[in-house]
Amino acid sequence: MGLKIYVGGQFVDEDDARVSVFDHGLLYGDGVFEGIRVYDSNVFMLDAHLKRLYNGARVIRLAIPMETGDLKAKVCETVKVNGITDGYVRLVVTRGKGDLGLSPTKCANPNVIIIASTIKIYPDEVYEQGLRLVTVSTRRSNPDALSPQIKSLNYLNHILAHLEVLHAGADEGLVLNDSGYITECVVDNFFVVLDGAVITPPTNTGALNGITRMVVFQICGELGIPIREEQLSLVECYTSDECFLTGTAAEIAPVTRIDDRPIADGKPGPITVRLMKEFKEFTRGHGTPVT
Ligand code: PXG
Repeated sequence: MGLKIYVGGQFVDEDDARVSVFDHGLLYGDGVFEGIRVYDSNVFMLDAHLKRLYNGARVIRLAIPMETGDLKAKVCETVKVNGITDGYVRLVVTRGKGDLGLSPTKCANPNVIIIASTIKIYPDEVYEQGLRLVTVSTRRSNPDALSPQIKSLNYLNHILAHLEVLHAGADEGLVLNDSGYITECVVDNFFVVLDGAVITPPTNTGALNGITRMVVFQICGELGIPIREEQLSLVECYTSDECFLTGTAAEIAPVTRIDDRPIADGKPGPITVRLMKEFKEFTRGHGTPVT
């Protein structure tokens, strides 16, 4: 049986789930989205995801036609009606139907879409052996041109970068900013461990303020592991003690090779392994129950 999708204010079968060809989400990538995990019938970090969604919408002056509480309840309902206990929610708000002009002023009804399904992006071995990254030539959009804090429906910058990852036969990519410093991975945040401290690039130089990234800060704080934001060069990554990446889909994943250079001994490092274990614990206590 197919999925039940929430679109246009109701649940419909996935084959009947449609948006207009005049929706500016399609015509211009005008809209915002979130990818959210469900663990054991609890929607993980739902409040933080909704906060980021509403903030992005505020920046692009998109009025989400639902109160936060109602949207929260609808996300949970979508998970429930699809019988998902462990899975992934894609929450999308498009500008809605307009005309062929760019202006959103003609788009009277923004469209809320909720899809609840399952996800597995890497096989289990990858979490034991570590991911291989390649530095891509596509630079992250300058924050002055498009803030990385808006999780917008325009992901072409990321898709161009991902094409390079595919071409290189790697698992993920390292994306630099205009100054040549690391911003993040293509669709994940990036961290190194150096002399016992966890370091990640600051969000104002090109990284998304990832929810999993925030969780890593919280876990490190609770465990007393030093963690800070700092600009990182490629050389600092190559010579670090450990590397890992974070994202809703990837969770915490060790990185053991960058541009064909093994990181330290080429195996997942002890702090990374500890954080992976602590993250699993954390997912159990920080969700919104779907019932
Ligand atoms: N940076 C970017 C650019 C992202 O799109 C993250 C970091 C991680 O953020 P969270 O909040 O998830 O910890 C993302 C995540 C995928 C996929 O297939 C992931 C994202 C978007 C689209 C697809 O893994 N976003």
